[in-house]
Amino acid sequence: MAIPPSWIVQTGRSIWTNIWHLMMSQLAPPNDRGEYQRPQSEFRHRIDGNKYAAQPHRYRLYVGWSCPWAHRTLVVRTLKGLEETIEIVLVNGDANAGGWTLPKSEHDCQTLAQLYRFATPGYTGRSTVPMLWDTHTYSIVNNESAEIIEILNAEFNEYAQHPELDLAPIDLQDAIAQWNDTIYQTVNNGVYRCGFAQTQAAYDMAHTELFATLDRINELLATQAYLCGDLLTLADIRLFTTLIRFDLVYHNLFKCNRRQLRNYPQLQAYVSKIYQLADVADTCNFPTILQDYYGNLFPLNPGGIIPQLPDLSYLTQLGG
Ligand SMILES: N[C@@H](CCC(=O)N[C@@H](CS)C(=O)NCC(=O)O)C(=O)O
Repeated sequence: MAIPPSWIVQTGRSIWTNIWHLMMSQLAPPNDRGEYQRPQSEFRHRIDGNKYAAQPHRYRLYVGWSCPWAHRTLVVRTLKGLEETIEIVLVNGDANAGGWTLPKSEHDCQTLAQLYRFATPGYTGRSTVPMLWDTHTYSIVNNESAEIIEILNAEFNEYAQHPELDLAPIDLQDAIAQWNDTIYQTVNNGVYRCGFAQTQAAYDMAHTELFATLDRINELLATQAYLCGDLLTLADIRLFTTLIRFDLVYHNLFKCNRRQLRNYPQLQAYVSKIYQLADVADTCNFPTILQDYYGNLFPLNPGGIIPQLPDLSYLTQLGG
């Protein structure tokens, strides 16, 4: 195998490493140990009956197919039967400009970032999905998926096709909160802490914590159907949208490589069971997930090659 002369390798490595750190710091701000720190979401209003009342056709949910955080909201919207009540706007990942573009211009805005600034002049934070938008006041209600799914679960029951489905029953709320903490830190954000780590130590720690949690949940699911027992809860939805991307994206692109989902029989059956609920399968767009992660996270995949879809037949063959 012919390798380039050492001066080319050294020069290329030094230039590329510097640019890589620069781009990574924009994409995923690290702390001084090189660990990824996810910024807090800034819009945290609730549907409280005051400024924001629960009304059909009033709110819109901006989502991107690839985003696991947005995917949570799509799954809850589907399970509750809120398709008629809350419209979705599918935004597209823009590989060159970064960020999301709108499918059609609104208020003279072509991008989600412009819409954020239209609603909140001077806004300089991240323009993320999911984002719950109020069409009456042209304002952002909430852009934190953990809270949007609570809102969808509880606040629109009057209009939901499945008001009887409660994904956060009162007696399970402590258990749900505990799982949410563990899963957010080690799994949902844990895969990003692996993929966006800028030092070896940061990556090693995130990787160890991630697989410790997956091992633990795989064992637990041998004796119960869901995280909190027999009932599907919001904690499961939060876990599901990360796990369904695991073999597709995180295992390779984010170096979450100790095991694949296929090496965890219980986790695999669990993902497949949730995938087969109601119309959850329609919320999973695998080609776009691959395209956005591999095509848009340029510093992690500078060659831009998009992998082929792996075999996902387990999703319909297991669980059920
Ligand atoms: N904590 C937020 C995170 C949302 C988030 O990071 N979304 C990503 C897509 S997966 C995004 O829109 N990023 C655009 C950006 O940071 O500019 C939530 O759970 O809602």
